[in-house]
Amino acid sequence: MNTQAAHRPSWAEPYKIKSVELIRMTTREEREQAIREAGYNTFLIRSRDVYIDLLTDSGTSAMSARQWAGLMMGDEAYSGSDNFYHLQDAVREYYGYKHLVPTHQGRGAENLLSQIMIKEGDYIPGNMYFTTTRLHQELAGGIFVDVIIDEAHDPASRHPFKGNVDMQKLDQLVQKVGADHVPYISLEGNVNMAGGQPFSMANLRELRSYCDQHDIPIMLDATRTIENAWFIREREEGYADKTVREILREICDLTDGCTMSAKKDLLVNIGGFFACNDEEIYRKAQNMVVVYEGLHTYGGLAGRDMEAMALGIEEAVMEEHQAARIGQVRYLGDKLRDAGVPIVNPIGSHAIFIDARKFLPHVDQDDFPAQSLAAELYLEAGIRTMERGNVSAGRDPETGKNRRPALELVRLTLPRRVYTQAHMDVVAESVEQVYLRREQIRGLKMIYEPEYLRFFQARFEPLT
Ligand code: P71
Repeated sequence: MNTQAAHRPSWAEPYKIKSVELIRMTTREEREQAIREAGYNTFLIRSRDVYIDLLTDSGTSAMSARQWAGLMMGDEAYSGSDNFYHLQDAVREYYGYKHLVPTHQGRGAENLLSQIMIKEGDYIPGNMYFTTTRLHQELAGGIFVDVIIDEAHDPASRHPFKGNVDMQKLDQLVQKVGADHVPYISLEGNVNMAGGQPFSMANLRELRSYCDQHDIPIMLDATRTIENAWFIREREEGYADKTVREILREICDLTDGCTMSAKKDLLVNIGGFFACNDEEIYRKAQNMVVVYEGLHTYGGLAGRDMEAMALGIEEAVMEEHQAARIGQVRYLGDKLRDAGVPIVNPIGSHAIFIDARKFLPHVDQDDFPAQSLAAELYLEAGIRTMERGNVSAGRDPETGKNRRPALELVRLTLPRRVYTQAHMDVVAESVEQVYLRREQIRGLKMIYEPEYLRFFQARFEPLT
């Protein structure tokens, strides 16, 4: 490997701290009031009331001094900004797609992709759903079908590539509905809802050859694909001596286009894009983006945001960056596992997922154990986490019932380059405290339920 960091056991950070942001510690009484006012929904807590914020790694990472300097290089022209061309060059070089359409964030790109490619009644297979991705597919008239391998739904399975597509499930769907009704396969790198689990290159190659036979494009959700590349290097035969950058390019070369939420891998606070190789799809995206986002050379972003994103791509593929990123997540995960806390295995790249069913076996899934556990972690120490279970999964559009997904998880998501090892120690200690008093924890009752993506704004009350 070409850097000092790549095969060293320590995951020490490849940066030093130039500027800090002060955070507030609260009393138990303050937290009780805050969570009550937030309707026991961590999305609705004010961030000033949070001590360690593990809600998400989306848009919460720390930019580097060179990215901040890049903001000053923003060319705020309505059209043809220099920063757009810089970003286009970076996407072509690192991801390899010919055409780029910037969007304000990931779901903006998902909207374009879904509206352009999906016809009413089409089926979209994917390696597990993501909330916004599936919703855009449904709004475009499509039906999402989960074709991830079964192991992905089992928190205890140690399969090294739980993000893999089950080729039999895919083939069954294609046989049943016909390839004409499958506009593309939606392939996510480092599958978020499965616990940040990668697909393998072997699986992607098999998928490519299947899709070639049936003339089905592969559209990548590239949001955390650089982290996926790291796992391929670490776990897949033949990749130990390749760079993350090379592996990323190999992945993209096996796909036809992507949607991207740049707020994750790419180390920016806002931004995203749609990219593809096909001329006609590009034309449509370029035309549609002016309706929803902005002109095709800025897509809802300022010039400075595109500059920070272009620079973020270069930093995200650095081996030492990923070593520290994934090392920190593992450090926290190992501590929790050693304390006997049930977590999803193997440990993924962006978060630790606590298995709330195992943590709170006495709470029925319709009383929202993961939501309740997230509220308890906040009460314990001001740590904000995110429910990824029955609330997030929503209701089945046909039966109207809660989906009761196999995975009922609380996500402790680590922003990149933000918290220290000592913060991780506090988090681990606090989770352990809650684990010790787990039998006293009750479920929640939903008292307000919004129609779309209910988890963001739903409100709850403790069950008595
Ligand atoms: C995360 C987020 C942000 C989020 C979104 C919805 C509910 C809760 C939190 C966003 C993703 C993602 C993947 C794989 C597309 C998006 C949408 N993740 N694909 O994990 O993880 O991107 O937020 O930029 O619109 O906290 P966007």
